[in-house]
Amino acid sequence: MNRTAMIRISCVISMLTAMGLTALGQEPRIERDRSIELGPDDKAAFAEPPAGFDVPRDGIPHGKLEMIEYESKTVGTTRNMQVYTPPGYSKDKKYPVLYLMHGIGGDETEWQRFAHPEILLDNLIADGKAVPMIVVMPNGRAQENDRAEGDVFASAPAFAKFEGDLLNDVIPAIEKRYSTLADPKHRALAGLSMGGGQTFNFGLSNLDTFAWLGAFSAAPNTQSPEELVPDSRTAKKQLELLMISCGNQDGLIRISQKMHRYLLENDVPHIWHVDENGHDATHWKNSLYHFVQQIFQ
Ligand code: FER
Repeated sequence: MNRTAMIRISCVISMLTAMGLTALGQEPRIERDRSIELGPDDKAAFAEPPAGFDVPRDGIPHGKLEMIEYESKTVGTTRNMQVYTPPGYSKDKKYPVLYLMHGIGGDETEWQRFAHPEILLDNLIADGKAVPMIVVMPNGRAQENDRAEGDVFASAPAFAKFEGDLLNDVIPAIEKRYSTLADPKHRALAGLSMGGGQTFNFGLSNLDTFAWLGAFSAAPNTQSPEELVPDSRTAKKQLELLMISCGNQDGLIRISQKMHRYLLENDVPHIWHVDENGHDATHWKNSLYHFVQQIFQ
């Protein structure tokens, strides 16, 4: 079996696990991927999150989640996105915005279902460890039927098309409806797997829109580092933060390793965080926890 086929299969197994097979007590046995080769700097940049980081707390102010609609000229439909506004959100203040993208089997509800950004942020904001921010969770499959149905790999081109939807439809709709700080230093882009690839592709080629980037377990939709960062001086000047993370059990780690090594050789500062997880919700939740503490600070 070739490597792409193996990655596809291991990815489908991880997705099935994430989709609830574990909860049903049918966890598939996933053997360690022998194609993974770890280098000396493929190690953790952050400690494990503390116990309770993802448990809702009483006695602290809570933010709000809402599902909103927007008109997409790019797709030609009315689309949904989920939005977190921080505790005490007020039109009298202006907020930075994190655009957070899902994986190939996900949709606008995936982050909220698997990682509860609203709980992580309520807790971190209460502890003064994250800046109050708006988190937008759009649907990154820019096509008329944007449900994760059938062969989810067939929608890969729609994940590329989402660049137009994000820049021309999602961001203007958010900046019209909410009280935002509308400049690159107050916009972050992050995502898991396909969303991690989208973060590299859209983020690095639109540094005049986003200065804070986080790619977690980036998928093979990631364009080559040479294409995305042809001029390291510009990237260096415009980037506030680029965080790249991956689990050391993730069969897709080569993609992140390649980006990290290219950036290192070209002297582009970034955080490279490799933990002990696979292509899974634990890695994504933990990465989000670390990322939101770095941005807009
Ligand atoms: C692939 C393997 C995995 C691929 C995409 C993925 C586009 C995405 C996985 C995910 O989003 O979880 O070959 O090709």
